[in-house]
Parts: sequence; C-alpha cells; structure tokens
Amino acid sequence: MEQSLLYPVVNAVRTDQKLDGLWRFSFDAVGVGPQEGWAKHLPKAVDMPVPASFNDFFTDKDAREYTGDFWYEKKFFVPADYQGRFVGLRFDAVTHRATIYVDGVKIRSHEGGFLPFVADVTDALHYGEENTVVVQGNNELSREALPAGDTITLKNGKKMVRPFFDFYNYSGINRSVHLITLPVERITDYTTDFTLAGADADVHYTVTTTGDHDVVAVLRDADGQVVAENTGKQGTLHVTDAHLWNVRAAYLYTLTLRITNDTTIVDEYSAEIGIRTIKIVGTEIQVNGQSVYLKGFGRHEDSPFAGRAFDLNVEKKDFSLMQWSGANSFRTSHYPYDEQVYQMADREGFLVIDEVPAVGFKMAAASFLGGLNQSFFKGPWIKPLHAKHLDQITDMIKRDKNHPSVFAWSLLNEPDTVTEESVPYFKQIFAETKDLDPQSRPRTFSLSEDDTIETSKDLDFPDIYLLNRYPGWYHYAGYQISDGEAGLREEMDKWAASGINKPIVFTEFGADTEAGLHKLPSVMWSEEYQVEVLEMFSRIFDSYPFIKGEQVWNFADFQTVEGNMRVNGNKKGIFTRDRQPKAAAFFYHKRWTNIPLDY
Ligand code: GCB
Repeated sequence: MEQSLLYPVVNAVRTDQKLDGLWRFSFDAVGVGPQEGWAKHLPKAVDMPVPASFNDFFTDKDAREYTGDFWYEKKFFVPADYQGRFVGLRFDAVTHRATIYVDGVKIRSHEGGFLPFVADVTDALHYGEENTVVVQGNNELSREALPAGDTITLKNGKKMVRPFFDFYNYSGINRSVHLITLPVERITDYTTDFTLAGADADVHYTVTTTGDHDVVAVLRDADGQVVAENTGKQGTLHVTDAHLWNVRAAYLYTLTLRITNDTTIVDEYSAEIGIRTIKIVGTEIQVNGQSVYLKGFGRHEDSPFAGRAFDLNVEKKDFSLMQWSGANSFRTSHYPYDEQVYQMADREGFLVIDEVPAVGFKMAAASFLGGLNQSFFKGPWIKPLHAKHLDQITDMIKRDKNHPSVFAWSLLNEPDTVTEESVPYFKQIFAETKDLDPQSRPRTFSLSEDDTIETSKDLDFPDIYLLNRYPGWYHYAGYQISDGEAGLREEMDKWAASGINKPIVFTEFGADTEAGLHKLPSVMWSEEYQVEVLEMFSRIFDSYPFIKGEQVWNFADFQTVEGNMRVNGNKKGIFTRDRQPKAAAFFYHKRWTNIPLDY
C-alpha cells in the first residue's frame, strides 16, 4: 500500500514539475542491464516519448511484441532550494513493473501497471546539480499478477505474452512522471463522506498528516466563497442550502486542508469535491435519494501511436462524444484509468464504475492450456495473486475515494464463479475490502455468460449485478439472433422469478463491426447488423424494471492481441479507433437522449 496517493498540486508549499518528454530507452532481452551498470546509465539507447506505450513506435515486430525487461533514463536538474523538503518522483503508471534508480542507487520497486507510486528520492538526490533517473521496467504476464496471463518462450528464444484477456499488452511509462516537493510535515491523505438533511448537508472529513500540528479545513463554493470552516484532523463542515453534485449536473466545492504553525502555513492541499450520496435500495441505484439509470460505455485507454498512454486530447474528444451520445456513465474496463479521467468525470457529472485489473481469472480465458473445467482459484498462484489483488484494490480505493464521479468499485472482470473453489476467494477479498471506502460505495464484479443465476456460486457478494452478455455475437448470431433474444429473455425471466433484490447493469454486450461495411439485408460485421444487435438488447432492457443500466461494449474500437477472432483489434466500438461514428453511434444518440435519468 502506498503512503500517499494524493494527486500532485502546485501551491505556496508544494511543487510539481513534469518530467514528460523524450527519455532514453533500451530493451534488455538477455538481462545484462543490472551487471553492466545500466542503473547508472544506458550505454546504447533510442529516444522514447513519455508518457507512451513503446510498442507502436517500432516498425519491426520483435520490438513491438517485446516481452521482458526494458529500461528508461532521463536527466533532470534539482534546484538547491529543494534541500530540506520531501522530494519524490511520482510515476502515474508504469506497465507492469518498475524499479527506480537515482544516480545508480536503487530507490524502490513497484508492481501494478495502472496505479501510481512515489519514489522517495530525498536522500538520494544531488541538490543544485543534474541527476539521472533510470527506470527498469518489465511487461511480462503471469498467473500470479494482475492482469493475468502467461509468458512463454518461443523456440527462437524470444519471449511472448499470452494474455488471458483481449486488450493488447501495451507497455512502458504510460502516464506522466512528476518531480514533486512537499513539506516534511505534510498531509498524506484525506477522506470525505456526506449526510444530507433537508436542504443542508454535512461534509464529514478526516485528514492524515506526518506531524502533530492541527489541520484547518475550509470549504468554498464554486464562486470561491467560504461556506464552512473547521479546525481538527477530523470533523464536520455544515453546508447550508447545499448545492448537490448530480448526474450530468455536476457542482463542485473546493476543500482546502491546511496545517499551520501560528501564522505560517506548514502544508496545504486543495481538491474539488462533490456533495452527493450513493445507495443501493432494492433494485434501485440512488444518487441523492433518486433512482438513476446508467447509460454509457465500457471503455479502454487506447489510441493510435501511443497505445495505452494517457492523452488529454483523446480524453477530451472521448468526453465530447460521450456527452453527444447522451451517456451518463462508463466503466474503467479493465483497470484504473489516469487520474485526470476522474477529474473530468467529476466536472461533467459522469458516474464511473472503477475497476481493478483483476481480469483473466478464469481457466477458459487461458483455454489454450486445456483444463477448461478446472477452477482458476485452486492453482498454486492464488496466494501471491490474492496479495497483489488486495494491494491494488487498496490503492485504487485510496487513490479514487474522494471523486464524486466514482460510484462503484468493480473488484474483478469475468472471473470464474462457477466452481466451489471460487467461494473462499470471493469471501476473503470482499471481507478484506469492506471497510476501505469511507463512503461504503457498492462493490461488485462482472459476470460472464458462464455465470448465471443457476451456475454462479458467488452471487451473494456483489451489491449490484454486472452482466456481460453476447447473444447475437458469440452465440445465436446472424440469422439466429431471434433465438439469442429468446434465450436472454429466458435468463431475465429467471432473475425476475428469483425475487431479485439488487439492480442489474449490463456492462458488456455488442457486435464486432467493420466501419463502412454496409449490407441490406444485414450481415454480421456490417454497421446495420451492429444496430440490430443493439436494438435487440434495448428491447430486453426496456422490458425488465430491475435492469438499471446499459454500458455497451465498447466505446471505441481498440487494439488486441492477434487472433482468428480479431481483425486488427476488437471492432465492437460504437466509434472507430480514431473516434469517428459508426451507425450505432446515431442509434445511441437518439435512444439515450430520450431516456430520462430515473428510467
Ligand atoms: C469480454 C471481455 C472484454 C472483451 C469482450 C469481447 O467478455 O470482458 O474484455 O473485449 O468480451 O469483445 O470479446
């Protein structure tokens, strides 16, 4: 668990300098780096942009598919007046593992390719001089790590990943690197939670710091007017006539936390917060006590050139397209996204299902291994995997808990839930994560088509059921689609007959579609067929009151592993990979702009 995952800010007492740009880069296929002193300096290197996945910049396949250790190096100047402060290198994400060296000295390692970590370089730096940071990265997959997969060695000696999931294993320093300085006595974390009372609201907060001085909390409204103030590391800020954060009608206050010593500011941290409550009541998802219906997408951080890297321009475009389509929500399938995504969702009033990269926890996903009916949860990898899974859930919740947009935690995507061995795993992970979120948001996971009300042994654990279903594509496809619809209705009838008392949200459904392929009558892969599949699902969603949301798979076409089911990527996008609309985009624009929030 990280000590502090506060997003870097700049103010009178905190600095944040981005180290993005060109770094030096080198593969280390035979693992000579450590012995040959690469931790100090890379003898041979090419220029590599940061943030970016390295893969798509190369024109030879060995480089694009490279699996193993890779190294990055950058020089940076450290001003003399940073001395006496805490100095850290914050990596917003290195996929999947990293060891950080400064001037040849090992600082720390980190595993988990989609969450930030801070290397404390206070004592390693040379102040008033140029320093060198070297990152030894690794992108291998294993069953002991998230996301799950295997790494094999080909007969020619080259390594290759076999992911138990379809998104491409884009690797490298995928998000920004910050050189941050903080006061020695500082704020390391804070929590917020809300109670509404008539027109007023109480903001309950706690603050953790590294020292003994007290904390002052000040809440300002969107016009910058102070609306409440309190002294103490925990307390309540009473807001009269509170302006609530609502779905697609966001309102943000600014919370400022300040450590003072008499009249001196020791540390200060400000962040936007939204006052709102989230509750699951029977089959309803309630925001501020009102039922909401989710419309939106499963997404990926994926775009041409820089792969999985966070790109503010792409993100801005994605938000405009989501707004135009009438969406009000998305799932961060299948890993926590860059923090700026949540900041944008906070401002635009989107609801986010925040997902940890626990994907591929199923033997069928590794079907080339055989043993389809074997439980994923009884292999020797389970103990180390569980520890990493818990660690990443802990850090995801720690990082994202104060975002008003985050309304649920997804702890896994399509795990094995049909074998007895899955039950103790779920029991343990749900028990261990119960108290991590001060707002006690719903916790859930998505259920694949194997996991039905009849087969799944783990239906007691989630607060909301997330269903991923593919009739019309992976089965009962083409002219058989009417049987697909009938089958899904039968399944829904069984949920209805069970006296279901939790909401169902469809988090995946869709059809691969080659943009520009038209056919009358439709055929699979044509734009017309995609719309027919989505119309079929819409009829089902409109028929069952306990279905409280639809998040189509996927927002945009995305890069996958090569395979006979994928033509240069997963083409279930409503938009193409370069974010142009398929016919289905106009279908959703019409449908979703006509569906009220409390549908
Ligand atoms: C799924 C997975 C998702 C895939 C999708 C598909 O069930 O959760 O990651 O991309 O199916 O299109 O096959």
